[in-house]
Amino acid sequence: MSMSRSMSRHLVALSAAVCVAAGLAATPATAEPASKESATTESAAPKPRPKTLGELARKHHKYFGSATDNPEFTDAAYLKLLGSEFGQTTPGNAMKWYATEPEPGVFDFTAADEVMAFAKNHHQKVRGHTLVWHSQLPAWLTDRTWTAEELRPVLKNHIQTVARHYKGKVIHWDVVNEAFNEDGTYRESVFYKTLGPGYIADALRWAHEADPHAKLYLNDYNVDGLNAKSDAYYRLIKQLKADGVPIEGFGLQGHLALQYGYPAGIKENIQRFADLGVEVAITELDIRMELPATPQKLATQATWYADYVRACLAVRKCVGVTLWDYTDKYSWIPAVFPGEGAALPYDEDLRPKPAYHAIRKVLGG
Ligand code: 9MR
Repeated sequence: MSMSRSMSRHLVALSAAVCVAAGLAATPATAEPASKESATTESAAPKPRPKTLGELARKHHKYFGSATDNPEFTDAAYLKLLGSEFGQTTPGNAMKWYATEPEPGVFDFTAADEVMAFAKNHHQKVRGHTLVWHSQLPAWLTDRTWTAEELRPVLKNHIQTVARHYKGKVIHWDVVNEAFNEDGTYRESVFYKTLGPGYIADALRWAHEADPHAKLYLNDYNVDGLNAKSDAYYRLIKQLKADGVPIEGFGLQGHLALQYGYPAGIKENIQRFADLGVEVAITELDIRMELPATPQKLATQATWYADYVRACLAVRKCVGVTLWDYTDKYSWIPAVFPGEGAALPYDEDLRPKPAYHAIRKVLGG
């Protein structure tokens, strides 16, 4: 990711409210148009219900999921698809530090519990996202300086209180999110600057104490293929495992953009982490494009989705794929990358796009 892309993401990223507002301002959902079958005669044999993406993925012993966010919970048509088509969900914002510990030592699980309840009602697995991240931190944490002695117990308490609240209920935790820069050096987050690189091993150990059953992940963007950043994770995870630190997974976010090309070596990259002894998850997949979307761009996007899903299917330890929400109606992209969008397999009216059909096909549907 170029400097400007990463900067623009994280400048705007600070404001979850931006995307939330964008989501609320979107036009109401329209139901998928009635299929031609509904007009046929009564004697026609009923067609079996097509398998959902979640069901198709399960045949490969993987999940297929979508992130979601609380403002979307007023949209019945959206929820119907979220609950039926997907076997897994990730709260897009509700488990982040600003939401779960808005004041020092004061925890609020209202938003995240709402997502958990939806997932439970729809028999969906949940990925916990995220315990330690440089972004979307509460002001009380960012508006002052910290000594290591002060920050350590605050970090430990945050991780353990949140992980304990969801103990036994999430399959994974993204324990540390986006720890590296593009060149493979450590990101100078408040945690790194105050506590040094050891904060990652500490965070993993503390999370494991609080929820020994959740698989603990590191997660990042631009680590889909073979590059300096994914190399840095490879070295770190190798070291963490050698040191007996509870690291069990690596998350490839998968925020791709047509204009930057398809990353080289995705399958090889997934395989090398699997060979290290950790599982891999595709955690935030979306594939954006410069607008307007044309049939040609949508066709290329469909090929990329299919190729990425195929790469996961090819490696046993790749456990599943999560879209970073499933519809263009609620994508974070337009608010953060103006002029870009159309990144998801369903359009703004919740109609499946070529990408949806391509994914189905790869999954054997
Ligand atoms: O989808 C999230 C969006 O609603 C927020 O405004 C944004 C703030 O950075 O975070 C989005 O999710 C991010 C995820 O937590 C980590 N990887 C990058 C995602 C897109 O920024």
